[in-house]
Amino acid sequence: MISKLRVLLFVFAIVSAFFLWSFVPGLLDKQELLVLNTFRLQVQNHDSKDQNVVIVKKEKSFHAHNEKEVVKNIKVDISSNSAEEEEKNRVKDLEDQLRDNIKDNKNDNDIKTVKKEIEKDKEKDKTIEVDMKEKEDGEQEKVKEVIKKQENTEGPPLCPEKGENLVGPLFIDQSLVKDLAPLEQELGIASGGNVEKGGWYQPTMCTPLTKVAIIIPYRNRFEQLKIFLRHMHPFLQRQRFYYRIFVVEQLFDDPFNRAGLFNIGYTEAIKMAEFDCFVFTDVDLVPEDDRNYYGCPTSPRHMSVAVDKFNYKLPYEAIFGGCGSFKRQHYEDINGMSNLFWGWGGEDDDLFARIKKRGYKLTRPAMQIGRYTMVRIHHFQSSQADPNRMNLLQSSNERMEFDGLNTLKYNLKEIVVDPLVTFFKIEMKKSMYNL
Ligand code: BGN
Repeated sequence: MISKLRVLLFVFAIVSAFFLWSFVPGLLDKQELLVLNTFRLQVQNHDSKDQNVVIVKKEKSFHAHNEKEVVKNIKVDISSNSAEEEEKNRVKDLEDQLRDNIKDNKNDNDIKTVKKEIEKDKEKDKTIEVDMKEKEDGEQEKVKEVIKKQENTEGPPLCPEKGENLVGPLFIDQSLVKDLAPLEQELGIASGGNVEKGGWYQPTMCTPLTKVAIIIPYRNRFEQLKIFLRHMHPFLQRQRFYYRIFVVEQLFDDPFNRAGLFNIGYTEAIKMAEFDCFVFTDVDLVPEDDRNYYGCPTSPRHMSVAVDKFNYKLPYEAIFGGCGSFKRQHYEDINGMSNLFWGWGGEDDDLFARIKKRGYKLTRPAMQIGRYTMVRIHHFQSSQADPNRMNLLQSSNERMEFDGLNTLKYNLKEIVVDPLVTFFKIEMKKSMYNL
């Protein structure tokens, strides 16, 4: 009898512990505080002149046990024509709630430090933008022309420069996509999704301001590619422009030529549509925040400034690895990238030298927005480092004139138009280049 009572008491204790746990606010670490404060800053800094009101929707009352939960439970929406006052109240409500959560776990000094970090970061981003020496070459005129034309037609209005239903920090699903068919069904136009065959999309409710080609150099990373596509299609659609995803696959056994593949992607993509903006990205880099703009606002732009692999820090100031974007005329102006880096490393440093030589300055998103997860799943051995890279980097400036788009050699073996992506399967060999 007594032992039965003990068992019952034990079960009762376990159940109540679970029940109580769901009401206890979790411990927020510095990073989570940063996320929360980012929301708050975004709210404080929104520009009401543009009639853009930041709405923070509280989906349900929640207790944050970790960052994922915070992100899951808050939705940040940017939309126009909302009743500003009402939204401000809602935002205030949420802020109070967040403050309560934070207060329970952290003291004011911690919050102040994090706030300072964010302010510093924002300042940095701004300085780069202001310093940027724009070489627009009539680009602004072209945009004005599009706007004017639009004003005189009865088509849908122009898309906003920044997507109106951005989420902010995102959950990164790194689970394997075992079977591609359900994903194609979910996203593909044939079964009610938005992605057209070949991996492209254009907004229908508004006229896009830009056409973006997303270019991925590729070999033997199919699991990573599927994870990339699952994440990127919805991400890119929220940014409200025309885009198409191209994978440039290097066939055969020569060392991987990342920069050469970008050049090929560029060359083949412009045969397909009038792209004015190019995003060059590795297949294993998935952005953690959709406020990280994948267009070309003030290109050249380096987007992957805070990668988990590097502890969300820039490894060195002149890095241009990972993910970056260029306006078409800027990419032409630097003669694209070098074709001579075979194997890992150096090609991005060479690219940086070209940008500098032509007098462009890099722009970058703020550190808390340009955050990336590097997908490690099915990451087979990386390419061997290119032993010649140090030598090549000695001559970056001179080589720019005769090593790049104007000396690109390859054989296009096949174009595969899949439901979610277009493949260029190519042959590019060291023996084609005897510089
Ligand atoms: C650098 C590589 C880059 C790479 C970054 C980050 C070189 C050139 C000789 C110093 N540069 O060292 O290509 O993107 O690391 O991994 O190897």
